[in-house]
Amino acid sequence: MTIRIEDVQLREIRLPLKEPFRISSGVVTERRIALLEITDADGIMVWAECVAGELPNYSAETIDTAWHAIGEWLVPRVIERPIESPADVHALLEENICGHNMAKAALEMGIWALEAERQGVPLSRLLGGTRDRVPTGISIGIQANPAALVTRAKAAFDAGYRKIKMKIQPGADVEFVRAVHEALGANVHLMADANSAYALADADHLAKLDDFGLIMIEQPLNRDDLVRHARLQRHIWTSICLDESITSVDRAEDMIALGAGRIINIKPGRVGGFTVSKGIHNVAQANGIPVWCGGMLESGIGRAYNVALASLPNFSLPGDLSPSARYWERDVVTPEWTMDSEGMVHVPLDRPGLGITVDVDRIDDLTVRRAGIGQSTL
Ligand code: OSB
Ligand code: MG
Repeated sequence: MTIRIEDVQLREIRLPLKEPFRISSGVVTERRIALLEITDADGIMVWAECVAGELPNYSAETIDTAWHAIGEWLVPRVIERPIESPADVHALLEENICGHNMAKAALEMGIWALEAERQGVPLSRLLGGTRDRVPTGISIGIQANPAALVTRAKAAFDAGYRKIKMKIQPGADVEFVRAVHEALGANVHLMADANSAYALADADHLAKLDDFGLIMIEQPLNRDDLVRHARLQRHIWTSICLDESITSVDRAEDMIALGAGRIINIKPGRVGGFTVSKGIHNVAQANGIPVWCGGMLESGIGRAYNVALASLPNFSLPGDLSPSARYWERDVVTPEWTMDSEGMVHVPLDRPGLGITVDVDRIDDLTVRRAGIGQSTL
């Protein structure tokens, strides 16, 4: 049945992190998150989340550019327009609108969730998900010294995480990873994420990480450096996983063709939503490339989308899908997201749609601005 979007409300909430999260390009202490309330002609409403950050350090987008793109260009594209399938929305949003993938994704993914509600099926199953539990990894920010990182990594191991990712940068890399490797050894999958902090000239230095049996090193070089990543991959033993570089199905194909990496981190926000995520998942699967679901310090709303995606069959490595309590004193969904004793997050399959209960009072308390397009008035 045709979908008709009648109203989209936007709000910004501010959610303080329990502790600052530092990556090579910046630090976040409070998440500024744009949330969407998307309502169709039958009065069915879904919540969606835009993962853009406050500053353009991870990608060119920010919450403020996304706010503008969603309100000015993207919502007007879909409002009151008959949509046959959520699979059509990405193309609709791409036409003569370059970039703004996170803004596009928030709307596109929301329409997938809306369709799941309409069909009465869990979002996971509408997307082609097959798993009912997904292994969870933690992403640990850059720490002041190796001992502090070891303390955090041990705590994560004891909590049951199935993968421990350490953020690295020049000056906080080989000795930090060595310390964690010595403390936890072969007990758990370890990996490092550089968020583009290195240059090809650092290849010999990065090769020192080969001693630690990491399951991968994520995004060592710049986003546009597919050719240089291919050179680096020939120089080091550790598998390269690309995050920032993979923004489309074509880029995933290029990575594979060039040998620029052996693993892909899929963040649906980064690639413009679920249709492209599924496309990358399928191309990777056909080429024997494992994928896993990355995170952007999402609230419990964004987490529901990521968990649904991560239930697809080729998401064969643990995702950055930490429980709510790893980030927040209190999340915006009830119950909060948790992980079982085996380090698995459960895919909500007992209810249609996102399978979460949004705590609207909490969101009202956290809201700092609102805007809306469509039927309802504020
Ligand atoms: O590179 O994966 C990344 C957070 C913000 C920006 C970039 C990244 C991250 C994370 C967070 O690693 C993972 C999570 O949400 O737990
Ligand atoms: Mg990353």
